[in-house]
This record gives sequence, C-alpha cells and structure tokens, in this order.
Amino acid sequence: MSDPELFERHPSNPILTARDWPYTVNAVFNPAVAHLDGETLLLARVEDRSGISHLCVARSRDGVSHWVVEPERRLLPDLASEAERYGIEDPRVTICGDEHMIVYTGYSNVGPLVRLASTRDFREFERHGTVMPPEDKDAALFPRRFPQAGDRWALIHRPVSTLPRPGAQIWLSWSPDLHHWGDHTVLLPAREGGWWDAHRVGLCTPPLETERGWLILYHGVRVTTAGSIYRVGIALLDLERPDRVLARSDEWVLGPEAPYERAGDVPQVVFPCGWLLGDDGDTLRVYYGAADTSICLATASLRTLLDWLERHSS
Ligand code: BMA
Repeated sequence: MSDPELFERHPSNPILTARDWPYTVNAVFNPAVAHLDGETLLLARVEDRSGISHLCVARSRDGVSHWVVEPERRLLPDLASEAERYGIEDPRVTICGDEHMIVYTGYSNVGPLVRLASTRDFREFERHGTVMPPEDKDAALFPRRFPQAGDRWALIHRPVSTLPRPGAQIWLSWSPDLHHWGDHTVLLPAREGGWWDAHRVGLCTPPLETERGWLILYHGVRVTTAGSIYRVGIALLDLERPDRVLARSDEWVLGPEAPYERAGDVPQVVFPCGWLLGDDGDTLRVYYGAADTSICLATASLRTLLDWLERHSS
C-alpha cells in the first residue's frame, strides 16, 4: 500500500500570480512568510520585465485569499552596489527577538551571495550587508543563539563546490554577532548517482523548532536530459547542536506534479522559502514558488511529518 501524500495542495493554487500585481511584472514566486498583526504576510520575489527581481509585500487575513498587494516595490535592489547589481531574490525570514531577520540572495556582478537585512514592520528595512561571498545562496538564520556552541548564532547556507564533482552542498556556519562567520561545516551533502537530490541541495524553509529537533525543508535537484527537477525533502537537526543531522528523508515529500508546477518560466520546480505553524501547533502552511512563475500553498501535519521521517530516514 502506498503512503498517503504528506502535503496537500490548496485547491485555490496558484494563490498569487503576476496578474494579481498592481504594476506590470513577469512573475511572482519564492516568498518568505511571516505572521504580523493577525495577518499572513508574504515577502514575495517579484521579477519585473527587465528580468531583475525585487521584494514586495502581500497581506491576507486567512493566508489564502483576499491578498492585498502593496502598490509599491518594498525592498528594491541597491543597483549602485555590486552586491545587488542584478537584483535580490529568495528571502527567508526568521524572528530573532523583536526583529524579523531577512536573509536573501544578492545577485552580484560576480554571482549570487548571501545578504542580511532586518525589519520590525515590513515597511522600514535596514540592510546589514553581505554575510557570505559568492557563490552562495539558499540561507536562513536560526531564531536564537546556541549556548552549547559558544552562545553563537547559526546560519544555514549553500555554497557551490567543485569536488567530488561540480555541485552544491548545504553548510552551517557560526557567528558571535551575526556579522563575523566561522567554523563552517558541511551539514547536508548532495547524494550521488540516481538519487533525487544527487546534483545540488539547498535549504528551503527556515529551521522550525520542534520537540524532536529543528525541522527543515530542503530542495534537491536532479539533472536530467530534459533539464533540472527541483523537489523537496525534510531533515531534522539536533536542538542544541544544529550542526548534527538526526534524520534526513530518503524520499522527496513534495515534487512538481500539478500543471502550474510542471510548466512556467522554469518548468519542474517547487521552491518553498517559508512556512507558518498554526495555532493548533500542528498545521503547517508552506508557501512555495511554482515553476518560477507563481505562488502556491500546501499544508501538512507537523506530527505526521515527524513520524514519517522516523520511518523514512537514511
Ligand atoms: C535556484 C534559485 C531559485 C529558483 C530555482 C529554479 O537556483 O535561483 O530562485 O527558483 O533555482 O529556477
């Protein structure tokens, strides 16, 4: 008997497309998500018709419908800086104290790099510069310091490497001040051969603290003769030492299946950058980009995911 699907796609998918934008854009995708003042807030990646991406805020009471998209581009790339020369992409939001810390990709003149900004209200943003040099992306912060690791902050990110073959692995780095980073270590390597995550892996959603460990979604890329397929797996990290992997799913848990995931500017892509845990402590709402074209929503039960991972971990 086959396992039931762990994620349920919302029947209204895609919940947001370029047609919902108050100004002319090409595509909206890969949003970060936050819960603010009783509303679900998406910080969406918006690619305009120059090909350059910026970030824009959309708000909804129920997180599904009646989205109010801000009429202005909220966080624009600093085109005068080399670090954001070709745009800003794929934000992930983590609450650290009173601040929402936003880790995003700066598309620099020498490739993608990891940038940090913060905001309290998603109206005013403060930039904190580049935290990882190119080529690096798919990064997010943990929401607290780790006493058992020298009371430091931790960042998951995804530098590109050339050995054992060209690809990219997920790394974890430590910092005393969110500014200086060190003790870099490989967290999740890409697998090999025919595996679904054999070519590249990268973090999807920011780490979520659960009783059993930090849960993350990560994407795995398989390169085929027809192009790349982006799918999503899960992993669990030790609560006090998140550089220790407790479990990693042997199968993907979400992959391109629906027409809006299989066709678009970049076909065969599901790419979550944010999730919210419901008041029931169990219902996860995962927001993801579909085919680099639209924004979609899928839900899952946290308990079911954790139980499934115990039985499907390699
Ligand atoms: C990744 C990122 C994402 C994108 C994905 C699929 O490398 O650039 O922004 O959604 O590729 O194109």
